[in-house]
Formats: sequence, C-alpha cells, structure tokens
Amino acid sequence: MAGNSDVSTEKCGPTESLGVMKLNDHKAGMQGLDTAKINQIIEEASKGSQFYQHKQKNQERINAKIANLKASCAKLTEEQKKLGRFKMDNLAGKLELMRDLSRTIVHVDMDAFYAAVEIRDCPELKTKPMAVGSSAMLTTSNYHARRFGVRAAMPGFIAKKLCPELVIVPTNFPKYTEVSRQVQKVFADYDPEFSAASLDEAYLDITDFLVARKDAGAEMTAAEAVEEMRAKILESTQLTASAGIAPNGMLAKVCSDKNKPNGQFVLENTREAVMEFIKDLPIRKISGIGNVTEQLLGALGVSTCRDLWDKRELLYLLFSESSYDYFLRVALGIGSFGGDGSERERKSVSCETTFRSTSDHEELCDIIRQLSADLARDLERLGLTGRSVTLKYKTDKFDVKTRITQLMSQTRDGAVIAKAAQSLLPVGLHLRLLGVRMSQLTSPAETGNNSAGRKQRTLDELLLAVECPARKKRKLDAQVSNSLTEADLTRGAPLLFTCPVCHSWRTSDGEVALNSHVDECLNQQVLYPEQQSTTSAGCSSSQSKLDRYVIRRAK
Ligand code: DCP
Ligand code: MG
Repeated sequence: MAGNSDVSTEKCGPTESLGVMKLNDHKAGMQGLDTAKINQIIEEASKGSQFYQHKQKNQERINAKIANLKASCAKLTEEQKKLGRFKMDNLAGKLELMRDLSRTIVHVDMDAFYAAVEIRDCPELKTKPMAVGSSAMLTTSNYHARRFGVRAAMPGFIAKKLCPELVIVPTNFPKYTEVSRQVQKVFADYDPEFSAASLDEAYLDITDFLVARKDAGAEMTAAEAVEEMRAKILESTQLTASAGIAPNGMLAKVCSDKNKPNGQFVLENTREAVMEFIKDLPIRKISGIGNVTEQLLGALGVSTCRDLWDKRELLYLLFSESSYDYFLRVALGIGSFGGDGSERERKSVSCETTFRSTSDHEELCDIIRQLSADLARDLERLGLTGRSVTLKYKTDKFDVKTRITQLMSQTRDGAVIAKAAQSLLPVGLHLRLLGVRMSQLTSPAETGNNSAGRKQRTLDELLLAVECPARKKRKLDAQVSNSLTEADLTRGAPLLFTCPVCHSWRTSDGEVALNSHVDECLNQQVLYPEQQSTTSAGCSSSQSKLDRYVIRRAK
C-alpha cells in the first residue's frame, strides 16, 4: 500500500451539525440514501430534546479530543514519523506470522430481528415501513423503513418526521428471547461452543463440523453448511438470517452484512483474498469502530482500512499501544480474535436491558432478578463462576453509572447475584436501563476452544481505557496487583477490586474507592455515542458498545 502521511482535515468529524447525531448509513438496507437531507431532518426534529442535549454534550467532548489529536499531530517531526512507520512495519511483520487462515469462522445475524418477528406475527405489516420500540426510542426498523433513514437507536418521534406513515410496534422482549433460543439450538448443531454476541447474532467455528462431515463421507463446503444452517433457522422460526464466512470473526462479521437480508458471503481463506476485501472497506464497517472512533480517525484523514495502513505512523504516535495494535490488525484483516492465538482473556459476563423509565423499586428489583437469572444461565453454559457483581444503570437523563460489590466466594447462583445487584440499586432515581455484570471470573480452562468473536474488546472501549483518568494511578497499583493472583484472591488474601470498565485499575481500598473510580472511568463513556439505547413499553434488549467484547445475551 502506498505511503502518505499527510493529515487531511477535510474529513474531520464535527461540522456545523452534531457528528454524533449523524445517520450511520453503514447499516444493511441504508445505502444510497440522501443523508444530507435526513441529517437535516434529524437535527431539526431533535433540537431542544433531552436526547439532543445529551448528544451535544458528547459532541463537545469529542471535538475537544479531536482538537488535541490534531494539535499533537501538527507537532510531529519527520524523524518521529519515520520511527513510527518503522515500528509499525515491525509489528506488521510479527502480526503476519500470527495470521491464521486455518479456521472457518461464521457470523450469523438475523435480519431486522425484532421487526421480522413482529411482521411474522402480523403479516399486514409486511408491506409497511415499520419499527419496533416507542416514540422515545426505536430498537430496530424493517428494510422498508430503512429507506427513509429510520433505524435502531433513533427516537421514534424523529423517525416519524423522516417517515410519517411509519408504524411503531411496542417491543415484546420475551418473544424475541424465545425465538433466540430456537435459533441458538440450530447454532449448536454446527458449533456447540458457539458464541452468542447478542440475542440475534453469534459467532461459530465450523472447522470441526466440516472435518467431521468429511470423515463421515458426507463432505460439504462451508457455504453449503451455512446455507443448510440458515434453512434450518427459517424452518424453525419462519425468519431469515444472513451469514458471513471468513478466516476470523472480525471479517466474518463484516461479511454477514454484505448480502443482507437473507444472504451469505464467503471470503476465501487466503491472504490475497483478505487483503483485496479489506482495502477499500470503510473503517465503520468494522465491529468496534463506532461513531467516535470514526470521527477521531476521520480527523487524521483515515476513513478506510487502506487509510489505516497508509497512516500507520500517526496511529503509532498518537494512540495507545492497544489501539494502534488493533488498528494494524484491522488494516491487515487479521482481527483481534479467531484462532490467531491473541484472544484476550474473558473478563466478564453480563446481561442488560432497556425499559420504559421507572423509579418503582419493586419493578426494578424484578428486572434485576430476571437479568441475574439470565446471567446465571450464561455462566453455567460457559462453565464459569464469578466474584464481583456490578450493577449498571442509566438514568432518564442518559447518565450511565455503575456500582460494584464483592461476593464472599465464587458463584453462578442467580439468586445470590440478584441479591448482590439489588443491594446496589439507587433509590428514587428514574432508570431506563439496568445491567448486571459478573467479573473476577474463574479461569475458563474448561471452556476449551474459544473461537471467533468471543472476546473482542471494542476499539471505543480501548480508547476509553486510554482515556481512563486513573491511568497514572494504575501504574502505582501495578506492583500490588501483580503480586496477587486470582488464586490468592479466592484463598482470602487482601481483596483487590478490579475496575470492570478499564479492567486494569485495582484497589484494595474497598468498594467505595472502586465505585468512585468506576464512575470516573465511565464518565469517559460520555465520549461514546448511545447507539444501542432502547426503550419501550415492555422490556427490550440493548447491547452497549462497552459490553461488546464480553459474552452476553441481553434480556
Ligand atoms: N437492538 C436494540 N437496540 C439497538 C440495536 C438493536 O434493541 N440499538 C435489537 C433490535 C434488533 C436486534 O437487537 O432487531 C438485533 O440487532 P441488529 O443490529 O442485528 O439489527 P437487526 O437484526 O434489527 O437488523 P439487521 O438486518 O441489520 O441485522
Ligand atoms: Mg440482525
């Protein structure tokens, strides 16, 4: 790839309108829309709303971050850039040695999931633009509505401006959970260790399945296996799914979006095919690169994966090690997971849900009970137990906070988890989202072959860790945390509380210190857009970007 280290300001994030409010048209069914017109309607319709104010606050922070980034960039010398490029070329050489093209990874994702379930059960909706959610927030829209710019994480009242004839159906979360279980049953036939990334998507490693078929004299290609899997899903649910087949989870996820809806795409397991596929790919297509990262990189003139490679010295010089390492993996199509031996250790398992804002303590306790039961099931399935319970909540003003508590011993008992999480519930606040997370997990040795996208930490999260104000303190704590192992923790050595957000800050000063750190850490989250927020008359699922790297199934 040709080198070019000029910093372009043309594609910088913030413009006259809020970058965080802009329509993300990198979603299936949203290509070729008049985005300028749609963004104008969105901006006009939302001005003055709490949603807009929240986004505005985010954008101000992003703008400050971009200004810093550009100022640092302007100060870089040619000498530094040369060194940066040299370092990145070295790293690329090492990553190439780790490239694994031996696995067949599949990412399966249901089409317009909640909307498709509702249409299946009410066929007259089929020809109408429709969305699921409420006037406060939509969880998804059908492909018809997407042509108007209506999509998930958009308030329904804005969507109605874009498409006045839009039908909004309330969320029926138990129904989607049930369908999800049916779909997951099919997944298990192809990879019993499949990794559910949310209710409607999963990563499967079908390498062993294909070998077994061949050994049994019934050889089939990956594409045939996936066609069959999708047909089985259709048969059991009357719903369509799309899939991507590739050498790693990162690429498989991009591929599953290629022929959506009701399609699949195979990326050949060769370096040439991967490099050809990746070169013009917009970075936003990569799971983990969200609006904020897009804006930050845009300020450096990076919008495609090829740009990531071309500007690699800037990434090295301006971002943290974990970020530039991730960027380089993306540029090379290697990904940060999927048989390349570099998977990050699973840190936590969590469930969360969004609902109509309420301050009713009983109602909130009940939601926590349901989430804890789901979490317990996931822990059981993964063969894990945990020791730290975190309650995450979002207020009706969109502020996200967490509280953490430590259990006396490792557990995966839903009732114990619920009790601990309920003890962290604030009184009197109107909440619209609750999440329960278990961390300090026992060594997952028994979970065996970890395939595909199980533990990808999102780039937004990596950047969040970089931004973590407690980073300096972390270094001071490193000595004490390094001297204690997980085994020490369970044997009753002085308790070390680990930040469930940045994972690298620990304290032995107790929960109050930890809670204050976590709040501080999460405040950085304000930098990150609320793409997954949902609300509805009933319960609905929401997967926060922060959680993307953990195995989770929302409830
Ligand atoms: N969801 C949600 N809130 C969001 C995004 C999604 O509650 N902000 C829910 C509703 C979706 C489901 O998760 O139906 C799956 O999310 P996807 O991103 O896979 O979107 P869809 O399945 O709806 O559409 P696509 O066909 O693009 O996969
Ligand atoms: Mg989907």
